[in-house]
Amino acid sequence: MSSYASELRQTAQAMMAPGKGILAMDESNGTCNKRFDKLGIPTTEDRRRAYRQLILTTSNLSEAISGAILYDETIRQSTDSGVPLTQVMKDGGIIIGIKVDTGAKDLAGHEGEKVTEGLDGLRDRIAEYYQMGARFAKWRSVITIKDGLPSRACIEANAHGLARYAALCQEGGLVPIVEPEVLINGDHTLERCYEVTDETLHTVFEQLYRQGVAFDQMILKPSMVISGLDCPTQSTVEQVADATVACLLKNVPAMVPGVAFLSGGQSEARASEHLNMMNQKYGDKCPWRLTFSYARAIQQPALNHWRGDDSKVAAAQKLLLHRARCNGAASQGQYNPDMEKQPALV
Ligand code: 5MM
Repeated sequence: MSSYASELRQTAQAMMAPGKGILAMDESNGTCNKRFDKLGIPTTEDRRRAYRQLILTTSNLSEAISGAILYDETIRQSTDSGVPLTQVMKDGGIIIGIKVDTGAKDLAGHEGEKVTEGLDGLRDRIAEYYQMGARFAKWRSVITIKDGLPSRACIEANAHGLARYAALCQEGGLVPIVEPEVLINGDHTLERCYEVTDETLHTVFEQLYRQGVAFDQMILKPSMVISGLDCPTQSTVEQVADATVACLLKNVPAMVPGVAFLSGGQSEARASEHLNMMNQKYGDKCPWRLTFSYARAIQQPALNHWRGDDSKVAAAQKLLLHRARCNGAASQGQYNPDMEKQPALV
């Protein structure tokens, strides 16, 4: 058992506080720059810093956000006036999280599939991040659905990596967020997504068990069971909620404190509707909390508005807080599409 066991349990509970979820803002420089490029924002360290400052200095963010996941560059940055962003988070009541994987790379011998890397030197990096104030971590694996994919090799390699990472995190005092993402890209049906998610989650929990990961000291960050973006028959909100909860009930041990979904390319409103429906229909029947750990589905309207222009920070922060609140409500089954009429920019 980790010497941090009791602290890890407390952190996981705080991450899953009622009405709150986790903000993913751990885009690596490559991903962040791609999003900036699309909007004509200069892809410099200073603009990335300014954008993360915008997010973390949003007043009242902790109403709906328990913790935020940072990237290595961000955890070392400060505000314009020199206050470390980690201090801003502590003062604002936001738990500090950190992405520790080093990205999804081509899986040798398996064209079109990826395996997530980052285990080398991870024990030392975890120790450094803990010293810097981080209390949870994140590692994302990606599984692609296509004709004949995913391969068993891809699912097993990624599950093994997630479990080795999670065990190291618990040893070093960080709650691991375990993120096996079944990608939404493709023309697959919801039924095919269910099969792949079922096999993936089963394999992930088998590997977590083998590596001795304590289920009450981790958070699962899965994708929802949903039809592919190019599937001719698009799933309804209720179908997504039903299939996702059924798949989780089959595979996720009751001891896990919480499930925090990724948005994975869904529209902002759809991501809120899906989470809301799951909580309305099944919230009281699930042993774990069902909440969000969205990146794009929370950040995108704010980023689109800001576009690198610091005169637009206050309005962008309103948009960010609005999406956080919508998802906070959805995590309690209290989201209503009428809430979408509310964001006033001035
Ligand atoms: C923020 O994006 C994360 C991945 O970044 P890199 O690809 O640059 O490593 C990603 O793991 C994210 O945290 C989750 O997938 C949730 O993001 P979405 O946008 O799917 O909600």
